[in-house]
Amino acid sequence: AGGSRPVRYARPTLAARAARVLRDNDTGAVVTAAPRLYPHMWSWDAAFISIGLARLDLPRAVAELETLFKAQWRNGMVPHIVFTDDDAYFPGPDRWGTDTAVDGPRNVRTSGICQPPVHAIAVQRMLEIARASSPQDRADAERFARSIWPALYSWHRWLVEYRTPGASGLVAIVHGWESGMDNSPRWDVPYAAVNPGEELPPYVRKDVRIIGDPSERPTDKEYDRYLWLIEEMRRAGYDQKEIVRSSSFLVGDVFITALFAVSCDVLIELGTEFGQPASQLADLADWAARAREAVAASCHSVSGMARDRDLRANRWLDTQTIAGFSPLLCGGAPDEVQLRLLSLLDSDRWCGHPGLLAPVPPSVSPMRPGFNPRQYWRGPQWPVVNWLFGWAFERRGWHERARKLREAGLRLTDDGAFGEYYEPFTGEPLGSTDQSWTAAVVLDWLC
Ligand code: 9YW
Repeated sequence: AGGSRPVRYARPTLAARAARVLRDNDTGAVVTAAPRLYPHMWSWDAAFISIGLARLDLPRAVAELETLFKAQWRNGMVPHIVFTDDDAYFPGPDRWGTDTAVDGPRNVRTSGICQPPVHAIAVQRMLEIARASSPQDRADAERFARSIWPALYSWHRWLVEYRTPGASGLVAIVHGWESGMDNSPRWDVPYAAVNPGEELPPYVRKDVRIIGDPSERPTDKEYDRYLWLIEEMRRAGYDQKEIVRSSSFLVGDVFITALFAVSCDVLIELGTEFGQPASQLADLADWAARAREAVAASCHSVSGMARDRDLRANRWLDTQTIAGFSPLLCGGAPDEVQLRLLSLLDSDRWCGHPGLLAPVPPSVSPMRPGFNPRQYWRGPQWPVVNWLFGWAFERRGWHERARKLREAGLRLTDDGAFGEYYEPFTGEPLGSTDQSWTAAVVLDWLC
């Protein structure tokens, strides 16, 4: 293992390199998600990036999230991409065609879908970092946490109002991109029911020109479906009610639901501290409780793993992936289920697999048929996902577990390449290198 990794940086050098990645990817207006592959701002990337930036330059971190929230739609949605005027990424703003959407933002071009709600977590983390840094940072971060709170609340409210249809209580996605785990096998069954129509306008992918080995990226067939769903939304004029009613993909996402529950808790903590309206705090408590119940109710009776739900076909999706561990992020499942999940996570099916370079949970179990160690969300390890579990474990008081995940994350990333994702056995960085959110979580682990 690790044969392709001659270099291991010592921690101070690794930190300096991570800082440099964030600075180099800063256009002045945004820190792009990756230098060539992703020359725009992505929603959940921006949250992690702000945590990293808070270590370097608190006002810059604040500006990053302010830029994202300036692009918030009038109905409350935080869009998954805020476009810069670079045109190296496809699909760009013309293909999304959101300019005429009734609820769209003015003066900025965005995509028409969302990504996981981790922004409250980022704001709280920035606040913690600023408080340990200087009185000035502290004052700036507190002012920011107070001023961004209503926007965070309306983002969460949007997820409840528009995206929690039906009885499962799971937060629903209308595109695999919303999950942040684009081509995860989680979505194979619901995507099989998405039939791109003849009217799908032709397109040329740009990602595969940038990433030398196309087998590290989703396939063309997957892209046809991704583009078809955009076509459907565009035709619906980005009317959310209509999209949820009629799009060919509607899935309750258990990972998002768990993140939503814990983000609501965090927003309550921030809102209590900064004197936000009691009625809104009560809403958040209610939403968190319902989301937690939904996560717990999704757990498989034998494996304990949490499941997504296909809301079009009305059935559970049993595919086991990293998302199955969602109850560990938010709690709320019976103790016996959580213990089962923790021992599964430690087992040779996941982090304890003897072949792994570092015990970071892979996106899919290496023992699962169809596991592909090089392809995107179908096997590789993603440092940000590791950060989320580590953060949640720390919050839940599982300090030793959190420490182990942090150490494992650093072992995986100490080659200093800041890969987008990693081959779990060799530790080869895959996809983009100098990926901003990878640099950001490494910085947070190191400080
Ligand atoms: C794409 C930016 C984004 C992440 C997603 C990840 C990938 C974009 O990159 O999607 O075009 O494939 O799947 O989670 O936010 O880093």
